[in-house]
Amino acid sequence: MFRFIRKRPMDLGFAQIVVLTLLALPLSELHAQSPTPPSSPIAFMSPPQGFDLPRESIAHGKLELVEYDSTTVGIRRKARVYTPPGYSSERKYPVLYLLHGIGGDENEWAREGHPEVILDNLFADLKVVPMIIVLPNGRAARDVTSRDPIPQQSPAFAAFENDLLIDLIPFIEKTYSVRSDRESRALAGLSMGGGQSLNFGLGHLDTFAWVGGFSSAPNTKRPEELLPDADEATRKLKLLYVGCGDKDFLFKISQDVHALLDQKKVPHVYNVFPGGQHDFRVWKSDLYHFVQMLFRDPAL
Ligand code: FER
Repeated sequence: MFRFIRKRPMDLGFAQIVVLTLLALPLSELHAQSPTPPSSPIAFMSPPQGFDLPRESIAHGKLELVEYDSTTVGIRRKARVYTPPGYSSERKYPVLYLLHGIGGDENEWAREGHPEVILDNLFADLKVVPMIIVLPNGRAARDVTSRDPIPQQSPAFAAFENDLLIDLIPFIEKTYSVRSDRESRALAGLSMGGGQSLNFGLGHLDTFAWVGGFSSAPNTKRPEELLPDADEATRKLKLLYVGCGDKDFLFKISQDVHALLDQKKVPHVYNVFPGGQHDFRVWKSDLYHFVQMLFRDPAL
């Protein structure tokens, strides 16, 4: 045995090399893992029954369609805008920009997620700060539609960054009575829109202080690109929310973002929906929890 250890590697026989390699395998696997496992998600309650059903007896906000000139895309583009019950130009409101998924456009949230119903109900129950919600079309191109193949759509989803920052936000801020500081702007979205929200939100900490990714898609940037300065993110973010169902085929993306944020010690809310798939049951629940934390100090 002693002689064996003293041998230089090149003196080992083939069988010894195989045995040593096999013995070393579990060790190298252990080293590949992070030293501490990621922290557990926060256990959120399910939204109460009826949270997404219209109530007759309460005040309702308005959902309208607007058009704005996009200098970056070179066309007029549409967005939907929710104003809360009692919206008045006498006061200034914070704004949530809420992005759709790959098959959607400015109508997807309103058609399938009914943010106007969820917000009206929360407002009636005094559980949200009155806010404006903007539902943009996150596919910023002249002629790309949801029917085109994903690789063809991807550049349009990336190009929405400029449309949002250069055209849509300034349009909203001159058209509505809103506050225009970073702590009064939130950005969140589902799937492809979740990836956009994490990418653009973490990339523009001077524009957004509240960021949420719901079941974020593979358009989410790689870790080193997504979080170039973890200390700045920690200092500037009021809320970073990562949500996903544990039965979602894209769950790994959110798990990896959560592990990265843990590793870099960036505070965040991690909400795993038990049994949740890639659908609006999860995203309505994400919206329900996310909006209650918004524009408050502290968020939780
Ligand atoms: C992908 C799978 C899904 C992808 C995007 C999605 C960019 C988006 C899904 C959605 O928005 O629902 O590989 O690549």
